[in-house]
Amino acid sequence: MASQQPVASRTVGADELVGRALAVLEANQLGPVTVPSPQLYPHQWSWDAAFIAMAYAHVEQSRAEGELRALFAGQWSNGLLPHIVFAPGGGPYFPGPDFWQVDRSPHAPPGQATSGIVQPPVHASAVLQICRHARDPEAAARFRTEMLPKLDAWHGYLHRERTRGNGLVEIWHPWESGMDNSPMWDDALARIVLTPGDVPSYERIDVQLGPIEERPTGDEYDRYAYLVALFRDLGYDPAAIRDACPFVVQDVMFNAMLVQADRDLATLAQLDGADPGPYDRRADRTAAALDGLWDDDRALHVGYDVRRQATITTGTAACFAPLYAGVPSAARAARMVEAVTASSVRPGSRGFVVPSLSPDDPRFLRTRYWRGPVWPVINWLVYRGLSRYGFQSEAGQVRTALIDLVRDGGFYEHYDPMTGRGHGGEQFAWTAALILDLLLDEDRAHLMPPE
Ligand code: 2M8
Repeated sequence: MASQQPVASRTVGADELVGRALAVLEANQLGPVTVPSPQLYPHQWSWDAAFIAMAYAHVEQSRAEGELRALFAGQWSNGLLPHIVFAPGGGPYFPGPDFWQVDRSPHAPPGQATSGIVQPPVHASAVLQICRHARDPEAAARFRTEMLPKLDAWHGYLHRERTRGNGLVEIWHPWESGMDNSPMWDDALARIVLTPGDVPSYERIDVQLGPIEERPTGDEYDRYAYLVALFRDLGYDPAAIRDACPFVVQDVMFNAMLVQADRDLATLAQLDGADPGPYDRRADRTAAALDGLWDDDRALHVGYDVRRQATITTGTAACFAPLYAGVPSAARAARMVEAVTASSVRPGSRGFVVPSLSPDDPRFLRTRYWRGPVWPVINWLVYRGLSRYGFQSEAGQVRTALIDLVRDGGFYEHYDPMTGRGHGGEQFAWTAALILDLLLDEDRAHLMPPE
C-alpha cells in the first residue's frame, strides 16, 4: 500500500484538517456510498456508514441522508440491518457474497448482496444528528419520516430475535461487536473446538493487503468463517441460530449503543408526532439490565457470556461505553472516569486517549488490531461519555489527543498507543468522519477547554 503523507503537527490548522478529512471521505466515495478504506474494506459497512453520516450531517445533509438510505437498501424484511452492503464495483473482500449466500434466507433483500450478521446499532443516533444539524429542515423532516419505520424494524429485530427476555441483546459473531479480535472474545472462541473438516474452505484477502501481524490470527479466522457457514447452513433463521450458535455474548458497548439509539429513536418519533413511549421503555429496560453488569472492583461494566453463563472477565476501553448512553449513576460515573484516566496513554505531547486493551494486560499488542491499538471510534465514545457527565476537562484531553494523533500521523484505521504511529487501513473513512465530528460539533465545542 502506498504510504500516506504524514502531516506536520500544529502547523495544520483546524480548517485545513477539516479539508483533509473531507478529502479522505471524498476519495473513498463509490457511487452513493463511502467505503471504509479503498483496499481493505471496499464496500459499505453498517456502523462506519452511520458515523460517516454523522460527519456529513455537519457539512452536506443530502450526502448524509444518501449514505444511510443506501445502507438501509440492504435491510432484510425481518428488520436485520446487515453489517456489509456490497457495493456494485467494490473490490474483492472475504467473505464476499458467494460465501454469505444470503439468498438462503427468505428475508434477504432480492437483488442486493449483503452479509447476514449485524453491527452496533448507532443509526438512529445518526439520523437524529442529521435532523439536529439540518440546513434544510423540511428535507430533514421528510427523511425522518422515511427512516422511522426502517429504524423501528431494525430495533424491533434486535429486541425480538436477539434477547433472552432480560432487556439485553446478544451478538452471535465477534464481527457483530465491531471489535473483531478483542481479547473479550478469547474464552468464548477457545471453546469452539474445530476439526479440519469443520472449517469451510476460504481464502483471506486482508493478509495480502497489509502486515499479517496487524490482523486477527488464522485460528480466529477459522472460527469467523465457521460461524458464518453455520448461519448460512441454518438459512439465517434467527430461532435456529439462537439455539445452535456456540458464540453468544451480551456485549457492553453494543447494548450501550442500543440504549442511546432507542432514546434517539424516541426523540425522532416524538418529532414526528408518534408515541416515544415504547422506545423509551425499551431503553430503560436495557439500561437497567446493562447497569446490572457493573463490576464494582474494576469500576466498569463487563459483558456476559450466555453459553458459559458467566460474566466476561476481560474489560476493555469499550466497557466505558455506558457513559456515552447515560447508564451509570453519577457516583458510578465518577469511578469510571478514574478508571478511564488510569488506563489512558499519552502518545503525543497533549491530552490522553484510551487504548483498546490496557498495556498492563499480558495480551496487549501495540499494533494488533483490537488487542491494544488506539481506535478513534472508542475514544469518540469515551469523549461523548465524559462530556455527557460533565467531565469537560477529561473530555477535552481525549478530544485534543485524538485530533493530534490524526493531525500528526494521518487518517489511519488505528494507532500505536506508544508512538502514535498509524497502522491498519490507510485513508480511513470513519477516522476522518469522527475527527470531523469533533472539529465541527459546536454543541460541545464551547464546553471544551482551549487546546
Ligand atoms: C473491521 O471488521 C471487518 C469485519 O466486519 C474486517 O476486519 O474485515 C472492524 O474494525 C469493524 O468494526 C469495522 O466496521 C470494519 C470496517 O471498518 O472493519
